[in-house]
Amino acid sequence: MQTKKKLISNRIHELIQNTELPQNRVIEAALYSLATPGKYLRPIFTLLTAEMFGANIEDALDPACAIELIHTYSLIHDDLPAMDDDDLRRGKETVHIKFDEATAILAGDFLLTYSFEVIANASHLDSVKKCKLIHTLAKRAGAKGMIGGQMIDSQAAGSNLPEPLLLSMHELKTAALFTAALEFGAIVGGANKNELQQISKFGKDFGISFQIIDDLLDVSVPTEQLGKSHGSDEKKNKPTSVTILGEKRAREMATLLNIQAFSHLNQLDRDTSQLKDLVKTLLNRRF
Ligand code: GRG
Repeated sequence: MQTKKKLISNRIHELIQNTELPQNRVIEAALYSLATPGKYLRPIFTLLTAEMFGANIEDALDPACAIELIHTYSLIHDDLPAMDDDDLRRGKETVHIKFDEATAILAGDFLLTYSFEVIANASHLDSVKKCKLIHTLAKRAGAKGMIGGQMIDSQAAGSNLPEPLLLSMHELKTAALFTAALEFGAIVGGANKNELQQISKFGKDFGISFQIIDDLLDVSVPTEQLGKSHGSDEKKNKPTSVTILGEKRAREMATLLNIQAFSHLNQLDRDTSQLKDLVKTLLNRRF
């Protein structure tokens, strides 16, 4: 895992470098955000899935980095005053606090658009695979994916979401990008239609469970360990897995979803052990 993280980090920093351009501030802000990496889960999922389908890791590296760039953009925008209005991310000031709001918006926009350029430029992939990746990312990160989930989230403050809508929000806001990351690995590895479908179902169930655990951590882990403000959902009066399901049911549901997620992997005639091991560790994570 450490080797994969190093590969991802090195490649991201090759892809984004400071320049002498007058507009370099936007690149600086993006680099500031990328300088304290998170867990790199999404790109790691891409690499593991690609390997599982027999691809070379080098072929999957740029698509994996593109997913991390989208994730980073989503965090920068999520922290903005108009969204979650957070001051702390990964233990340091959020981009709009360190720089300013306009720069944070532009840094997010830059990472979003640049991720598509990274895929288009990926030297190891043919154009059919690149088109599939671009289509997948646009769909999963768009209005019927991550942005759609964020819209539900933004409208939900102060309300009591029905359980199915809460789960749809998790599916769109969080699971969609994990699904894209996994689908990326499957596309690069040349998975067939049925294999791709099982991977997508796995991404959906795992991704919802990941968000449920994230909601549980928000109320149970202190700020220093979390790297972001403890209890921030509660302060904003946001409906979460904890407020809607209660802590006990939320944890049970996360466990059940992971079991369901594994059942999709079991349909594949592949060595799924690395994916399963990673998912098992995430169920008990503390940040
Ligand atoms: C277009 C203005 C505009 C905003 C878009 C789409 C969006 C803002 C935000 C996405 C929503 C979001 C941040 C969902 C939360 C998903 C989640 C649990 C993030 C944390 O993921 P980790 O734990 O983070 O993998 P690290 O720090 O490890 O990378």
